[in-house]
Amino acid sequence: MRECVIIGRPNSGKTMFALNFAGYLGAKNVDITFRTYDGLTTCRHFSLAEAKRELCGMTLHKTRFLQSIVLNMAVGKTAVNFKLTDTCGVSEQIHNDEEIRKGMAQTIGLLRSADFIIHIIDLSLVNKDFISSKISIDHEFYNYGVVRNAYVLLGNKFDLVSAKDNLPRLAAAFPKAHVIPVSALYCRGFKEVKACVARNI
Ligand SMILES: Nc1nc2c(ncn2[C@@H]2O[C@H](COP(=O)(O)OP(=O)(O)OP(=O)(O)O)[C@@H](O)[C@H]2O)c(=O)[nH]1
Ligand SMILES: [Mg+2]
Repeated sequence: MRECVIIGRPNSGKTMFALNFAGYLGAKNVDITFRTYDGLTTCRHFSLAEAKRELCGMTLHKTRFLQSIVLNMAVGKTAVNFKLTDTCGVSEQIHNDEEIRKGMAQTIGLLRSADFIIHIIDLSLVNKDFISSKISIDHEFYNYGVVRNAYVLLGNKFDLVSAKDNLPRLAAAFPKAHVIPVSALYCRGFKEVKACVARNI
């Protein structure tokens, strides 16, 4: 089964995207497999509402290890199963919490084996400083993603007024990426993301 991995900074909306995209594809409930850095695997059944309540939030590093959901999507006349994996957010700093450091390493480790990379950026934070820094973690993800040629960049939180004007900046900063504006919270832009995922599973 092919695996799509969702990466990005903490709080960019990765978990919200994973859960609402599962809902968009028709899931009412989700079985989430949690995999820690040490190889411990557990599985829990959630309604989508429960999962969002428990797993999304404003706290940085709410997600600390891999969380996978198996989803099903029609591709042409065939129904294809694929794994959608949410990850621990990655930032430039060496975090003082060992669990988070390991979570970030786990995210980076998965990138190599993932079949498709969904990189999420919070569009409301794409300001002039962001554009002028060419060595952020987002640039690292972008450079790796375009070389792999199985990569899409989602400009998230497009519903926020502060995000709207930043879309041209994001596209200019990452010119080789396929950029899709989305609102993970309100399921906007998902039709285009679905088409993109369908081509890569
Ligand atoms: N307005 C708005 N808020 C969003 C959107 N997507 C996520 N959020 C909010 O952003 C916050 C972080 O969302 P999460 O999905 O938990 O972010 P994350 O990237 O998984 O964060 P970590 O697990 O900490 O790395 C939550 O309060 C969400 O409600 C969006 O499209 N629009
Ligand atoms: Mg998360």
